[in-house]
Amino acid sequence: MFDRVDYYPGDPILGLMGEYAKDTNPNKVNLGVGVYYDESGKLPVLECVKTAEQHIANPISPRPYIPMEGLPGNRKACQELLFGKGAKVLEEKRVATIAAIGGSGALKIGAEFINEWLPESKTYVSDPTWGNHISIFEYSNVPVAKYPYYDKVTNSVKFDEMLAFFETLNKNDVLILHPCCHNPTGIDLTQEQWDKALEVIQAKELIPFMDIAYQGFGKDMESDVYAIRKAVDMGLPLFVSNSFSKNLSLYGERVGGLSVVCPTAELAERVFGQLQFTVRRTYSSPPSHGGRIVDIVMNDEALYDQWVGEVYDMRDRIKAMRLKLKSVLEANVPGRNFDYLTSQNGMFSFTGLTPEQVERLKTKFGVYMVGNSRMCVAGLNSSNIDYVANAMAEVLKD
Ligand code: KET
Repeated sequence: MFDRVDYYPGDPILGLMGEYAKDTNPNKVNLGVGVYYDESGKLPVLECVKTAEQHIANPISPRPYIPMEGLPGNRKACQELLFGKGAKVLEEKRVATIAAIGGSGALKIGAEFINEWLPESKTYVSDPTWGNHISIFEYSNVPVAKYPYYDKVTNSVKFDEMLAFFETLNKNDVLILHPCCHNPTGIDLTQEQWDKALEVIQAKELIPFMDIAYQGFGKDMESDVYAIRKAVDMGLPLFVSNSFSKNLSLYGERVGGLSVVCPTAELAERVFGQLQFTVRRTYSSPPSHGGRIVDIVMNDEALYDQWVGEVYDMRDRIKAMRLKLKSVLEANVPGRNFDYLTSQNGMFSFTGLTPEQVERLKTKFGVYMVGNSRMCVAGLNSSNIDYVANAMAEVLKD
């Protein structure tokens, strides 16, 4: 019976992590997966997280099942971060929020909800997008198609084309949007563009599903959620999946959340119940450890402020690496424009290298990027940046 099982070729991002781990090249550099490494090339444990861990360990407490929707303090943290402390929509109890198993888990529960309660809806993702958006929705039986987004010639958003495309969609179709730090391109909409896009979304009665995995890595905590808060102000129905993997450096703890903004408190309660039921039949309830860290850090003013500072330090180090890489490449590859390195936001840069060039970087230099030419700038540091720049210059000259 197992003969019918297909071979899995591996994930284009996570598979790269395995290849990198096996590579014996002493100069190897991991610019594949969206993970922040510090100046010494290590995965950081944030200071605010260390303090939270100490709270959790003193005393070591029992581990009961937690509610299907996660810990109350974790859910509150998601809501306040996304919608603002004291936001009217929260006071009106119009947001159904569950803690989820990472941003991926939030997307999965959201996709299951859409499949069940919006069966006629089609979901649209940006061209290109994070590949797992497509897999998660398609394998939840939600049809997925692409909307125009990235213009590689101008390294900007095909904004007019995108809006014209939105105009052709049907009521209740779902749009997966990246409020900040677009993955994989690093090209975001401006606030004016968000205003215009959301107007079209409202006029056509489309449903925005905003996936925010990099809050704080773009401009700042507030600006990065501009689109979310604007959609709420406009009274739009809205799904938001958020991840704490990157901004708390808690990748393996799998912490995130799903929030659904509804027109009334009564509807939010019904939606909340269905989210609970979806969780129950999928994995019953989330693990508690990461949720406790989120709760402790976000609900303590001093720890929260410390956290924001730590996120901004990560953001600023990435920006410094962008500048440095740009200047080294400009010196080494005259005549080629590297402005994209500093105009793109967040962890990722779309380098425009061909698949062959990406492959050569890997095999000849041990420099790992995703096949679509996405580089995780957060993997650069002052010890490896010249090596990477020279390697890129080499493959670009061939
Ligand atoms: N949304 C986006 C846009 C995203 O980039 C990621 C992770 C997630 C959701 C998932 O978040 P998590 O909390 O880890 O479940 N992206 C990086 C890692 C990955 O591919 O899984 C990446 O693009 O490298």
